[in-house]
Amino acid sequence: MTRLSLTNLPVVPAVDPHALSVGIVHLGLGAFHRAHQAVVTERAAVATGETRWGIAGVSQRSATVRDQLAPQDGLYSVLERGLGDPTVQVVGSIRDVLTAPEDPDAVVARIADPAVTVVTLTVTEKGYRASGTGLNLDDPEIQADLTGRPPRTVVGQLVAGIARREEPLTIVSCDNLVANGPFLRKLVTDYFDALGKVPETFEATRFPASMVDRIVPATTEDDRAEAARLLGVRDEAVVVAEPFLQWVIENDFAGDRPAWERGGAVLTTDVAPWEQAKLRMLNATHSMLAYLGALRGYETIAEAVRDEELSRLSQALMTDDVVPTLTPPDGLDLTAYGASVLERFANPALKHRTRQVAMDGSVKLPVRMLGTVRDRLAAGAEPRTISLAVAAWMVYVLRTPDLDDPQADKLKAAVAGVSEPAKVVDALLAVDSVFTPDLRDSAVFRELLVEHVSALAT
Ligand code: CS2
Repeated sequence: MTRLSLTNLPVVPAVDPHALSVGIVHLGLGAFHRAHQAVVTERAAVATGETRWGIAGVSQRSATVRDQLAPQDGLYSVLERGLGDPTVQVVGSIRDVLTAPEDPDAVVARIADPAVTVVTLTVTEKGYRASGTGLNLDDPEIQADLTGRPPRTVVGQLVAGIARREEPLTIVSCDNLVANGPFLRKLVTDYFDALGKVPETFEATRFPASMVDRIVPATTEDDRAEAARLLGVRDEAVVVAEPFLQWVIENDFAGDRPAWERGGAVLTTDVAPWEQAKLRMLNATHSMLAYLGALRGYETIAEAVRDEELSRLSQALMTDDVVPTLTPPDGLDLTAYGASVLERFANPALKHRTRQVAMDGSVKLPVRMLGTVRDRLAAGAEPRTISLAVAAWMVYVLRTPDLDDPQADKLKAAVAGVSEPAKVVDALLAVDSVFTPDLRDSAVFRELLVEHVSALAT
């Protein structure tokens, strides 16, 4: 079957890709970006007719995405799987693809390009190489970048790019982190401090916060076959997504930006309430379903949430533990939001694997669960269901031989030879890159964890 490309275009992208010039650099060219910011950027270009917001995408690790996209002139399709028949749309907003390890200087040059005014990032929680709220200066890759080699880390790339610019830049984190904009600013500041020199342009660099939401499971061979059937050509770079898409961005830019609001995004002065609701309701429940679901042998999130008990627990997590900690953003009804989250999880066409959501727990838990635990304990409440979610992660760590987590070795070492529930809890609570002292020292939290781990272990 012929391959998707500019000369083989069964579904014409909404904007002529030939006409687009690069104005955005995106770090972390995974499926999520291609199903989210790249789509909104293209919709904005259609609505405004502006042609200067093509994207130069950077893969941080492997050349896989470049090898998929280069023969296709950067084109790929989004296969939308909702309750009806799947639909497919070709996206043309990615105009250049770089693989950072192959040519780190090219990445810096792109960030420094005066035509580029915005850098966006989806590099996952672990990609920030943070320790607590600061940059992890013990990270060997950060240390190597600090010696002045062409940078390989995300923060190193940003710093080198900023240092070479004369015009200010806006850097938009699109990862599931608390206050992702200020957090990234702090990491970049830490790096400049470690270098001992801060360029004048850094002052004017903006780091707006943003909240992103769309469920994007890993693409399977079935998805590629389905897309080929719908397109009539083969697309090696298909991404799969649910119909839902949300992007809330703090309107704090140093220079020009795409009119993302014309592409469906919400530009606002305060992202925090949106982000908190999303991380604590959607992501925490997702993780709980992933751990409890995997422990019960469910392959997918949809199967897990269709289990009556797990569905009831998901509801309880949101209603009893999370909602009391939230101040909803204007116009968001938390009860309706919770119900819509569970409906989205139940979408049987998505086949989002519990294993995929379960990965990287050591960096996800602090962001999506532990704030809720902390707030409920401070309010004198007993956070029962959120503790069950944390306990499920603990048992998952204990039981999963090939744990997919940046701290897998440390976690596995902590529980090696340990099986008694109280000892498992203490061993994992002692991992200080996950649990802060206030949580470790809470007798209420510890007791709940021991109770749940005991129940789950039998
Ligand atoms: C998921 C998220 O893998 C995970 O940890 O919870 O990727 C989730 O699907 C997205 O945040 C939805 O917007």
